[in-house]
Amino acid sequence: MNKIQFPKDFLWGTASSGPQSEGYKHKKNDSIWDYWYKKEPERFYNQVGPETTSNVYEQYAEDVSIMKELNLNSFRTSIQWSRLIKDFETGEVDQEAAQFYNRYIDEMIANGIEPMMNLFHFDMPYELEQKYGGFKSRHVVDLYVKFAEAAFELFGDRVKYWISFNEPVAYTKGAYWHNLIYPNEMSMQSYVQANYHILLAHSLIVSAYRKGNYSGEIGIVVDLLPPIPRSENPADVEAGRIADLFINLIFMDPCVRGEYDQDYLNILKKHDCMFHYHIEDLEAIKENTVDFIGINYYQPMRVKARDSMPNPFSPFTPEWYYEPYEMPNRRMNEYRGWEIYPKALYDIAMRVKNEYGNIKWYVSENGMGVQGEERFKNKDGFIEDDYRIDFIKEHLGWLAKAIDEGSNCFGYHLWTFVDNWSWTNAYKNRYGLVSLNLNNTERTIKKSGNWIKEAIKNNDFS
Ligand code: BGP
Repeated sequence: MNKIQFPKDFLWGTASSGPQSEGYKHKKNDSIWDYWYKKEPERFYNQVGPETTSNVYEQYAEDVSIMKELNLNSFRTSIQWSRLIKDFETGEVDQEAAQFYNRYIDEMIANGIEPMMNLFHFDMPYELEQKYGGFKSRHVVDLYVKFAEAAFELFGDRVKYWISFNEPVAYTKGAYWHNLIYPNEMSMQSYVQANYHILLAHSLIVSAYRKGNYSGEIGIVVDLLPPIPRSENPADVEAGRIADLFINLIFMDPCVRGEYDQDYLNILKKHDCMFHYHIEDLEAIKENTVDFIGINYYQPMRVKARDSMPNPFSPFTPEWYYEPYEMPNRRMNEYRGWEIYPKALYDIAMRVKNEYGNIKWYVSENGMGVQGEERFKNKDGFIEDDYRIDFIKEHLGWLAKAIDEGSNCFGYHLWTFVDNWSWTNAYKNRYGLVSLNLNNTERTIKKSGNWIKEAIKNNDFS
């Protein structure tokens, strides 16, 4: 294989999030995850909840030193709204939390790790969910702006990359469409409205960030699932187009171009599902497009036209127009059940280049989850994850090709650094370059960690 090389100042990092790694120490308010786990622990794999983490709150310095050892130069994590803010209505900051994030960020910078701070990783404060219905409420948009302003003020002198939301669609799909995230409401109207309010909140904080004259950049992270229709048959192509509108373009278009795709709005109107908005919001959305986009990519979205029409009396969902297509002989990650299709990373990169003005972007998540990874431990207790090394190499190969062809990608972030807690899947699938012993939170570098260390050092990923 030819030598695969990346630009000199490329950001080599990993990604995680506050709720999946910090643990409960000194955390005063609950997020929906903390509440939901107390209410329905049986919805979580092995009944393991969000208090069981790698304890980053106390062990962050150890992690940063391992990142440095592995030659990584960037890390994306999130500031928890329910940790940083003591009083959500006034935006009053919890000083203990502010000190923690200060220590954490300073430690990264002192060790040459660029902090990329995200402000929302599915972790709605429970109080705001219960009182107002989370992002269904416009009032919560205002409260989120207060939280973001507090974070900019506290850390904006040092953090150069800000992210407004991680995968907003994964969050709203889980909460209002697919019954995967609390409040498990099944309503397309709620899905559409919450997405709209998230977009508005995003635009308002981009505006606040720019007004504050900070010297960094601000963007959003989307899970751009490339829709691949079953065939070139017009019905399948149309199915792909609708899936693209509701899953991808719903954020990609307004965040980068400043407005929604008209077809999306037309479908909402046709099904009497339009969101409520104020006319001046549209101006805010138009004016506050992003500096960069983060794209999370795990697997493509294969779709086909529906075989049969849904019951016309059932409530509208975009799945009236498409359904998942399980292509025979697709290549699967047998340990996680997700498709492996590395070329999609090239397709995404070229799409950003050709359809979105070649905006600056980076891979904010990509990775391979493995159930029962313990079985790959050798006699010295060291995980030999050659499958993960192959996975990374293949994806990087396609990414390098796209960069070579002019796509404006400035970094690659693997999910994740140390194995972390993952929503209702808890520790079912391990993703880290470093393994976590759940009994004593001890970290052990996996084979993939040592591989990436050498690859970054030599700028050779073949
Ligand atoms: C992404 C989320 C991450 C993480 C990852 C792996 O969509 O942004 O937070 O959970 O998926 O997911 P899982 O553990 O379910 O395989």
